[in-house]
This record gives sequence, structure tokens and C-alpha cells, in this order.
Amino acid sequence: MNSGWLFHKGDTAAVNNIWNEIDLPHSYNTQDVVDDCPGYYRGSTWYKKTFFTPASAINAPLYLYFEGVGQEATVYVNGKLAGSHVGGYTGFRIPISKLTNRNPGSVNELLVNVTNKYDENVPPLDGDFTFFGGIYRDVYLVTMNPVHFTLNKYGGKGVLISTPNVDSIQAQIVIKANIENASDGDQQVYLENRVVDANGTMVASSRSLIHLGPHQQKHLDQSLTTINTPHLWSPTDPYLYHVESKLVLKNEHILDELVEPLGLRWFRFSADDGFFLNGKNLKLWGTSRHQDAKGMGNALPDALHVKDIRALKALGANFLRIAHYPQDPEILEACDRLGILTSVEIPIVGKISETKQFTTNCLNMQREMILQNFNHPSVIIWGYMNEVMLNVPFKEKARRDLYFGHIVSLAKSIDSLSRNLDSQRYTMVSCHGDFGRYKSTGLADIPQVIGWNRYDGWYGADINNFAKEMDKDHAQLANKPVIITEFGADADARLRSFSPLRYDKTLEYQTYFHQVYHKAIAERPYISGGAIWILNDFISSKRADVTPHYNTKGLMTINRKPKDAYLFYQAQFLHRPVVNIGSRAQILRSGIADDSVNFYCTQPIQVFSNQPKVNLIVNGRSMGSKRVVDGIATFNVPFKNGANLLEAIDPGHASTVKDFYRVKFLLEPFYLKDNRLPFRELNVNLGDKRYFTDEKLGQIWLPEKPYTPGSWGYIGGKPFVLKNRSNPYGSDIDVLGSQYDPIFETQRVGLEGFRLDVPQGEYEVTLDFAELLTERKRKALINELTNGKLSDSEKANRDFDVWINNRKIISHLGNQNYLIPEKTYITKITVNVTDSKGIHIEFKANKGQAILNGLQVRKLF
Ligand code: GCB
Ligand code: CA
Repeated sequence: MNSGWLFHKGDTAAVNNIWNEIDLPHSYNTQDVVDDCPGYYRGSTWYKKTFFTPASAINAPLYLYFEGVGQEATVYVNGKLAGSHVGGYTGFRIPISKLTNRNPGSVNELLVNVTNKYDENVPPLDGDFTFFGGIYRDVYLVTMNPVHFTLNKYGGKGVLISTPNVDSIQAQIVIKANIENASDGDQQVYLENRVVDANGTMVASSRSLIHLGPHQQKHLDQSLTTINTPHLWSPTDPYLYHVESKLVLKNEHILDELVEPLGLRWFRFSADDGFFLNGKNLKLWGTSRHQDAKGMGNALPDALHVKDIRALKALGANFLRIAHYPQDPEILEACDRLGILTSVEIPIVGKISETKQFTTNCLNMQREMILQNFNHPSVIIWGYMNEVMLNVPFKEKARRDLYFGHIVSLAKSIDSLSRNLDSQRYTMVSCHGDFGRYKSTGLADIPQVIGWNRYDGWYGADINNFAKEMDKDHAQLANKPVIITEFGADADARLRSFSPLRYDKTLEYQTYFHQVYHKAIAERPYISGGAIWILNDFISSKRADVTPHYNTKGLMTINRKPKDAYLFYQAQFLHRPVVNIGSRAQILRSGIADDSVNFYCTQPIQVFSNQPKVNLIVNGRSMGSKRVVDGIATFNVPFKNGANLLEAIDPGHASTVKDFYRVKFLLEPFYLKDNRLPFRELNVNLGDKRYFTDEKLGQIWLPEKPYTPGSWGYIGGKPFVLKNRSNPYGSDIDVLGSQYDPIFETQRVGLEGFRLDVPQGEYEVTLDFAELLTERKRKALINELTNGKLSDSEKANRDFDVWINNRKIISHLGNQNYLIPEKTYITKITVNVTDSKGIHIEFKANKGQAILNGLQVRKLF
């Protein structure tokens, strides 16, 4: 029922509302989550649609099946309440038989109130992601025969398949079926289960006769005949059988039929030796994933879900942590098919409510998650909490302890529910780095597997702490199997640096971070695996910094373009020989010629490989071979102006294992008056060490440098550095309205000038400014400088003039006029250079210090 809906954002469903024509899947926060107005719509909306029932369904039980609605739904049919559902990430069915007009051709009206408002009883309460609203997954109208597999209120399908005993010799399958007779008469039916292999051959079966009284429900366990020498399911060979469950009349007429995937495998976690699948040790390597995409909110078409799982498979991963909530049914179907082991979890993120209702909702969600996804062979873990002791809402010790006690008892209830519903999977809780808190409260003891989310070398200063802390924690919790459920670093795919630093958001630092973590996890047998945070960049509305409203720890961008780290991991995870040129996805580069004679710019290029050595050929010339160290070989590549072609080769498989990188290089001459390459344009990011690529405009912004005669650069000043912040330089504010946050967030402070020794001609000069000190920080700084004696005129602390070639072009630029924190000030002027002195920009401070964030110079003629 995805087509022909009407949508209204607001509290009431009045006829004279503005109703928009929409199709499902639909999210009503596609834009407001990423604009620079704080927050996004979290409130009531209405969806409406007319529907007709099939002529064959005059007496049939009817249901509406919603795969997922964010976050609470109330369903009305023909003006009457049909049912409701709480929680945005699990499916639900609403029986509507009694409310629907079945006469052929009769119109029925379906009305759904949907809200994503904050509700203290509905997890998630918190989190670094976006609580989109909408009917964002598929909706179905389901008609049944009166005798059918029960569609219970937890959204299960009425048939649970378990594999209590599987080994390489034989497999035992047990089917638990719930059957319902919705008719007024007695019924006799056969329950028939058949296991069919991939060739269509039946390999196991069972059949039993069932008597059902009027409106009776029955529960049945059926053990199937043994399957001998089963074809096992694994990531390298995701062989699927399927189970056909049928309710059949004596005359073989089929009343209900369900076909579910069946993968035969067994597994266990060991606290000392990690994970075992089918008796063999297997390191779990993979990522987490959120369910959003640019411009779509979380209303993704099924094909995009599948594309993501394919990209995960192409990475060579064998594991997906489906965090922080159950996702579209398509995800687990794809994981079954492609061979990706999974953990699924309910969204208790960051904190809990201590209310009874919150507990009830959590337990319901866990039950729904397990019953709806029970039959997927890819699932090995049911999770239920993420970093739940991170945001403790209380300060006082006794109150905090009480709160921790609530968390522990909630965990105990969910854990035992999970084990009761499914004795074959493991339970898991993911914790943030504060080991002591999880240990001392006892939370760490409850789940069967403990997950650690680690950000040493990102939020935490020292990357080497990761391995040290893991070993220490493991010694203190020696009986608990461990997975690293998160580790990651942000990278804005526009930013590169050849001297990467923690928290600079460059692709290079992200790669380095993962190189260190990959090695540490690989070297530790007790660590069952690692789930990288995260597969794709995702929308986190409240985030600021270089890419406001996005979390950019993805191995791919929000548009699914692979970053260097994706290519690094591919070379680690795939079992065949791989060479990947690191910056392959960046089709534009720039840099300054090495010297005035030679006409090329040398830059390091990383090649990722799982082979001992790689060769590199640049524009037809061999650069020789380099040893691969911890997955990376680095070459210094001389790029010429224009098109360059790089070819990386695995010398052991020279004819088959290669990678190519075709890149356009915008060479900047060593001297601006170089006749071989007439000056065209220059973009400089002041206060920055990074290269910023603007693919849309075909421009690169170069990092700043000091002026040298014949060339260009700043005179005086120093880069803006924020004290006590993780950023190595620049600010972390969201520069409002701009898409160029990395340019505006970095700045040179106290500079006296900027010179460019350009040839004669007409130029356009653009100066980019943004005040990075907020009002409060600015005042604090002046207070510090003036010992607290602050006059009114000093409050506006910055005031400077800008001159170009002895002409004053800006007078008294300061906080009293255009330099307002978080806002840009951009000015553009044409400059006619008539002598040999080029362009000389001067900054003359009247008060405080002058600043400059970015500079663009373009030759007009
Ligand atoms: C975490 C959270 C995750 C965040 C991530 C981050 O620990 O579990 O939801 O997105 O860190 O990027 O900060
Ligand atoms: Ca800058």
C-alpha cells in the first residue's frame, strides 16, 4: 500500500488542511535535519489513504502490516480506532477485519497519526543520530484464510525455525508454529513443513493433523527429519535452504503458506579465543550502519538498503552491527543471502527513564525484534543497550547509584527475556570507555558478550590507550567474550593533509586511526571482532564542525562514495590479493611545483595492499616497488599539470592485480610569473594545513604558507587555535549558512599582510572572514588581557582596515559591524595590477587583531 497517500504536517486531520500527495516510504524530516536552524520537526503528522479490499476477501481476516513507523503510530479505519504502536524500528500488524467495508467497490479510509515527538517512555531518548518521523518503510494490506499462521501482536509471522543441533554430519530442525482458526466452525488441517535445498530438492519434512475448535489458537512444536551432511552456511559460502510451512486441507488445498530462509551453522563465543563459526575460529570484521541517506531521511528504497549491504560485502566484511535499532527487513534478508553475520539491538541509547512504561516499552521492543527476526541465519546476537551509562542525568551520589540500579535491573529483565525467547543466540550490551562504571555496577556481568565502543586517538588523546585498556579490562573481566562494537574517526571527504593530526577530519587521519586499530584488534585473539563506526556518513542534526549536521565517521560518504579508509580495509578483509590506490576517489588534486625549474609537484600517495610489496607506475614511468607496512605502502609521486595516470601493481600477480588512478592535477607554479603556466586562480585556506577539494566548482583550496618573493603567502600572524579543544587548529562551530565550514573555521590571526607576486592584469580578489570567538569567549579573552577592566569600547575588541595596493578597501571591519560569531563576511573587489609589484594586501589593526579566513584570487584578463 505504498502509493496514493496524502500527508499533513500538524496536529489535526481536518479535511481543509493542506494535504500533500506522497508515496511511501516517506520521511518528513528530509530537509530540516540538515539546515542551520537548530533542531528539526518533532511532532504530530497525519497520513491518509483510501483503500479497497479484494473481492476474494469478503470473509477473510484482514490486517495492515507496517514494517516501521517513526516513532509512534495510531491507526484509524473508517473513522474508528484500529490500533496503535510505539517505537520506530520494529514492524507491527493491526487487525482491521471488523472496521473494513468489504462490499466490492466500497471505499475505506485509512488514517494514521504519526509522531516523532520526544516521549520519555519511548527509547531512544538520546543519541548521536536523528529521530526521523514518518511511515518510512513499506505498508501492506494482508488478507488471510480463516485458518492461518497466527500474526501475533509482536509482529512475528507465526513460525519460528530453530536449529538446536547442527554439525557437519547432521542437522536437526525444530519448527514452532502458532495456528489460528478465525472461523465459527471446527477445522481439521495438516501442518506441513518441508526443508528444500538450493536445487529445489526436499531434504527434510514433517506433517501432522491438527484439530481446531471455533476461534481457537494452537501452538505446536514439530521436529523435522534429520538432514545428513548438511551444506553449511558461512560468510564465504552463504548457502541457503528454505523452509516451506503450510496449512493444508485433506484435499491438498493450501490455506496458508510461509517460506523462510534457513542457514545451517553453529557458533560460539569464547572469552579467550574469540568467535567460532562451524567449529572454526573466525574474526568478526565489519561495521555498524544507520539507515539514512541525503535528502531521504530514513525513507530509503529497498534497493539502497541492499546496495549498502553489497558495499559491506565488497569491503570483505563478515559482520554487521545493526546499530542502534532494528532496520528494514531487507537488511537481514541481504545479510542472509550475502553471508554477513549480524547483531541487532533495540535503541536504548545514552540513557534510560526509570518509569514502568519505559521498561514495558523496552521489553516489547526486544520481544518484537526477536520474534520478527528469529528465522534469519545471519543473526548471532540480540543487543539491547548502547553507552547507557554515558549521560547520567544526576549528580548526587546516592541518586546516581539508584539510577545505575535501575539500569541494571532493566538489563536483567531484557537479558532474561532474550534468553528465554532464544536460547541459541547471544545477548550483548555496548559500553563506552568507562570500564569501571560498567564493572562496579554489575552491568558488565549481565550480557553474554560485552561490546566496547572505543575512541582513543579521537575523542581521547592517546591512540595507544586502546590496546592497553583492552588488555587491562580483559584481565578484570576474564570470563566475558569481547567485541569492539565501535571505533572510528571523522573524515570530511573534501579534506586532505600530508601531516594529519588527531581531530583534523582529514581522510589521512581516518586511515591512520584505522590502521592502528585494525592491527591491535587483529593481534588479540580474545577480541572476537571489530565493528567499525560506521559504514556510511549519517545525519546527526545537532552536530557542528566541518560538516555540520553530519557524523562523518563513515568509510563511505553520505552519497556512498568510498573514502581512503574503505580502500584500506578492503585490502585487509578480502582474502584475495588486493592493491588499492588510496585517494582514488578524489579526481582533482592541486599543489605547488617543487621548484622553479622542474614542472611537477611531489605528493605522497598511499597504496593499500595485503601483499608484501607493490609497484607504482606514474604517467608511464616506474617508481619502483615499495614494501607494504601494516597494510600501506607510500610513494612520493611527481604530479604534472593536467591529467595524470597512476597504476599500482601487485608484483606477485602483475597481470591481474592492479589499480588505476586517473586524476586531474592543478599545478600551481613555483613563481607566479612563470610563463609556462600563466596565472589563472589561487584559493588559499588561511590558518589551515589541509587541502580542501570543491569538486562541484572544480577548485582546490591550498593550505596557507608564508610569503616568499616571487610566490604568495601571508605576512605575520598565527593560526587560530581554540584552547582546551580537540581541534588541533581552527574552531568547531557551525558557520551558519555556509557550505564551506572548513574554510571559515580556520583563520590567521594578527596577520599584517598577504602578498601575491602576480603578473600585470585585472584580478578579482575575494576575502573571506568569520569571527570565531563567540561573544563569551571574546569577552573572557579581553578580560584576561585587560585584567578585568573592560570599557564599553573594548567590548568590540576587533577593528581593522584592509588595504590593497595602497588603496583602503575596507574601513573599520570589526565586531561592531560585520564580524559576528558564526556568520560569514565575504567581500570581493577587482584589482588592476599595472606594475611589477603584484597584489599586496595589508591589514591594519585599530583595535585587537586583524583576521583572515580565506582568500581567492582570480585573473580576469
Ligand atoms: C558513540 C555512539 C554513536 C556515535 C559515536 C560517535 O559512542 O555509540 O552513536 O555516533 O560514538 O561518532 O561519536
Ligand atoms: Ca581558513
